[in-house]
Amino acid sequence: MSAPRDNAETHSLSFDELAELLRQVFLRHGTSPEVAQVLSQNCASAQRDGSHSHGIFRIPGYLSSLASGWVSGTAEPKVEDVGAGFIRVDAAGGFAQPALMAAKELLIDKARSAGIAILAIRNSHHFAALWPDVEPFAEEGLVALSVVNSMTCVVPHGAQKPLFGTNPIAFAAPRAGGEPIVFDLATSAIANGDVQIAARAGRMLPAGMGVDRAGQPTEDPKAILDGGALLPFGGYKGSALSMMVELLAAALTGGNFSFEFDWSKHPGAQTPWTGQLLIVIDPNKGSGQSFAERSEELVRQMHGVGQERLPGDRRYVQRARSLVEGIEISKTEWLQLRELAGD
Ligand code: NDP
Ligand code: PYC
Repeated sequence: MSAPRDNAETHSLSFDELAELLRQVFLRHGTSPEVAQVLSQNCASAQRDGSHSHGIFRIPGYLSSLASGWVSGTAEPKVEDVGAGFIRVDAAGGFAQPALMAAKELLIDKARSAGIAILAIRNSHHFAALWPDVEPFAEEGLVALSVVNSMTCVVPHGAQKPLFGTNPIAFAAPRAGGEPIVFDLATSAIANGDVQIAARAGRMLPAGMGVDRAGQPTEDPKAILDGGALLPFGGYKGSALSMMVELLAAALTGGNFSFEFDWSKHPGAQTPWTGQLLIVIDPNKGSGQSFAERSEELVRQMHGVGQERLPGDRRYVQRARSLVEGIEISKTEWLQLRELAGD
């Protein structure tokens, strides 16, 4: 690896350096070593891959949520083995990713033996990108699908008021000739994190993403955040998918619907207290053919008809660049993180 570049405005860190800095930040703000380890790897991975709405941008929200007592940084997830292909985890008011980690080995074992296994996480907070939760399964030759619901800020199609969360869906599948096929998309027209980034940068949004507090279409991110709301992507189709996410991530797991929690008594709380579902499949139980060869064939055909950029490609390119050049963050961000880490 070549030496990280540095200049007057930016600072470059290796993945390990950034993850360690973030681990210190989480530890210093009341998380257990286990939680700090999982969240710092997750956050550094998002930053490395250019998932900027869910990288270090989220650190103040994590820390204010922890400080407000809204989320537990020391929760110990309780894993219950409830069936040949079914695991339940009570995240005990902590983050979803440590709950997933606690059940991951059992989930893989069950998916391989039963062909399919479900992980239902409840009583959990998810404040991150969803792709890091599914991509590792595809690296092990499995297919994974995950959904998580967030906080009320999306108006169902045809309705007048927000009800759904931004409710992402992530999918990962192995591929013979390259990195796993992965997509990860909010079912809102834009993720709430990207609205915040646009508001901060003073940038207008494209039309059709949200409404103001009077329910009128707006391209102003501040009007969306200040009493307005987002719209689902793709009209009634995205709205139906968002509804599905509420059902799978909350009703099925025992977690809160996006409209069910009240964080008003916890100033600074930003992490949605909901649920998450993962479905993991052993694809080679399917057709008897190699799934990874078949998915490679699909990719070949997609390239053949002119689709050059697959979902996940932008991240993989950015990841490769970050691993060579370092992860570049602004000097201000670097100094803030060091201060938060007590350095
Ligand atoms: P994007 O709209 O940026 O991307 C969605 C997906 O489409 C990605 O897989 C992306 O691949 C792919 N993609 C984008 N552009 C193209 C293109 N031109 N051709 C082919 N594929 C393309 O993501 P969202 O704004 O919807 O979501 C951003 C993040 O926010 C996600 O990580 C999501 O999990 C997170 N989020 C988290 C929530 C939570 O509750 N924890 C709630 C809502 C969102 P690529 O990655 O390569 O760009
Ligand atoms: O970007 O919509 C979002 C989001 C909600 C919770 C975490 N991220």
